Amino acid sequence: MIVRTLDEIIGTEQDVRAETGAWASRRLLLKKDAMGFSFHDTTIFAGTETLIWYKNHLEAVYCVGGEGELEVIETGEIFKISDGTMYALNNHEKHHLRAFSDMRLICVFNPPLTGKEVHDKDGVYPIVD
Ligand code: 9YT
Repeated sequence: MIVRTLDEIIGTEQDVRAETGAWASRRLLLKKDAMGFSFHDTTIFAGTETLIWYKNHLEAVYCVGGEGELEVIETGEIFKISDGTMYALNNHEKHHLRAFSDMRLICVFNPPLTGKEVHDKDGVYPIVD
């Protein structure tokens, strides 16, 4: 059984900040926990735009606060995001994520992140074996 609180994660190495300052990711479960996925409480800061392309991962995201939008680069589709919206990047969609207010997102990654990943210039997280 694993029980953790956000307070225990904040300020540790499992509290990862984007180099751009656009987000903070509190990584509650990681690959080392052997659950088959990682589980994060992420804040996307108001007024930011982030290029994301998880070509090595699947991600599901559930918004529990704030407002923003996601633009799929290939199609130009725009999806509004607010409390209660879930999206799943089941086709590794490359996208822009924009926050109009601080957005709190609960994120699940498969395969699980190892802990330190931040986006490269294309918005990609590396795959770590
Ligand atoms: C929604 C999204 O992918 N935001 C970037 C951070 C990511 N959720 C993470 O590493 O926790």
